[in-house]
Amino acid sequence: MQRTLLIIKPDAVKEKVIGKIISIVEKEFTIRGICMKTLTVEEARRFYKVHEGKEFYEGLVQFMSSGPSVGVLLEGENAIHKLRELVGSTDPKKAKPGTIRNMFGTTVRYNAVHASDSPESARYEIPFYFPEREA
Ligand code: 3AN
Repeated sequence: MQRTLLIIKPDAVKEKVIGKIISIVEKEFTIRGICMKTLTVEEARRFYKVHEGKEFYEGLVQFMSSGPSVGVLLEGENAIHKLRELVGSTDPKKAKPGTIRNMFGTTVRYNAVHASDSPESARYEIPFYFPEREA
């Protein structure tokens, strides 16, 4: 069994599609936790530190700390890869029909959700929303 983190980003929370997104992932995974929080600017910087220095980094940090987001801790067989498939391409316009970003994303920045891309990323990312859990 593998754990991974889905984040329903501030754009999707504003659009009021939290429930729709959760009901999609709930069919495929076991939900182990749900936590709504507004990341501080400092947390958003640390969360996306691999992108530090890229031209989109500051805008991404501002966006991710602009309002509430929802961390969803998911568990399942091969969960990291399966969730990435279900989330779709970074650019919603390129994301396949049936993927979450195709349905709810609008632009590369406002792409509705984040999903951990490796076991290392999941271990790093889960504590931002679930500090008391063992990743
Ligand atoms: P993914 O979330 O699909 O793994 P990454 O890790 O390449 O994508 O990028 C992290 C986040 O940074 C994306 N989810 C997106 O919100 C943002 N991002 C990536 N590339 C751009 C870009 N060219 N312009 C604006 N935002 C971007």
